[in-house]
Amino acid sequence: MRIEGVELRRISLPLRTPFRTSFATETDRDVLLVRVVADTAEGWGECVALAEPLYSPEYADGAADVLRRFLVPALPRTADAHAAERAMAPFKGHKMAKAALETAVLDAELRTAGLSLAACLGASATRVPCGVSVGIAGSVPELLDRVAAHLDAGYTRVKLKIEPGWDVEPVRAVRERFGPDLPLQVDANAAYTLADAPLLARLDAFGLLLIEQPLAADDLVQHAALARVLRTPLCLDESVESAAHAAAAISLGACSVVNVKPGRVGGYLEARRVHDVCRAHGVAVWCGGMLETGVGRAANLALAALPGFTLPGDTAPPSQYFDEDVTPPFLLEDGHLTVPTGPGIGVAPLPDRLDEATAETEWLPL
Ligand code: OSB
Ligand code: MG
Repeated sequence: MRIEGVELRRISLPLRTPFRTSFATETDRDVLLVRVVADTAEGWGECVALAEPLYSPEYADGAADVLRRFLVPALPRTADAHAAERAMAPFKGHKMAKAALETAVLDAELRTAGLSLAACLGASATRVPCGVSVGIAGSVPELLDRVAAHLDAGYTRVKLKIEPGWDVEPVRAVRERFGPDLPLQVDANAAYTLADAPLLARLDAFGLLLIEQPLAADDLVQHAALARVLRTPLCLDESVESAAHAAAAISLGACSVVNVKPGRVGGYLEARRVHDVCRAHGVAVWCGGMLETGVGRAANLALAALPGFTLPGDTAPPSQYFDEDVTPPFLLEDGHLTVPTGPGIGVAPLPDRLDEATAETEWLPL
């Protein structure tokens, strides 16, 4: 496949309701889409970096800069996704920028071959159960209303964002209102320290599926110490940027579950390796989300269909977050989404919707 050039496209989608985490309150999703134009097909990738470097060091403008300055110029003119991955490897970090470009190349390659991403990755499931991530609310009654609406919509598990001051009480309230059978988990986005272990141990009373990333991204040793005092399974998100990190975390005893986000680990090829390492060790994985548009969500569904993804992911349809997405809508049926079967990621942006949402485009010839 001969690559002619790469388009960087910045789009902005207002969120239906602000999404509050321990690190930010998102009101708009400022997304960088990457389109690879090859002789045989076009391919799309979504960069999941947020507008500000608050979840991880990457941010959308920085991702655009490293793509323009280093990653796109490093692409060989004749490339597939593996060649793109190798060409970008010398540049340190910038996993989300790399993932977007690699995914766009992979999408074009698979469209050329007429193969779906799910088939390429070795996925088995045709539909995947869908969890929902619930931001920090203004009050407990407001949180209970939101969770009730999500359960009415059919979601199969609920994840509550927590932070110091919004942890034991909201979890207790959700458990009391919705009962012991609700699959429930929490995500702290690194908001605690090991000194909070006694507080976090109070969550053990609520039968959570897991606690996600309680401590800082580079606190692997501290996560291992915390895991030894919690009964709740410990899951890592921010700490795992590669299959090698997953292997290190597992051998340290720092986690018994891993949230796999393709953007965070540099793409779907590495996400597959994270899955493989975890599966070989009996460590459960699930597919995380970054408030993606349909472009990113479609690809995540293919990943979530791999056999090691034994827990519901943050794979809510984009309509959960946006009134209008850039792709055709995804339908939540009985709490599940169908894994796309079309070539590549299986969806493409609708030209009119894309133009409406676009703030800026830039063409980088190869
Ligand atoms: O930590 O999982 C996270 C969104 C933005 C940044 C980080 C996270 C999240 C989510 C999103 O929880 C969930 C989703 O995309 O559905
Ligand atoms: Mg998380």
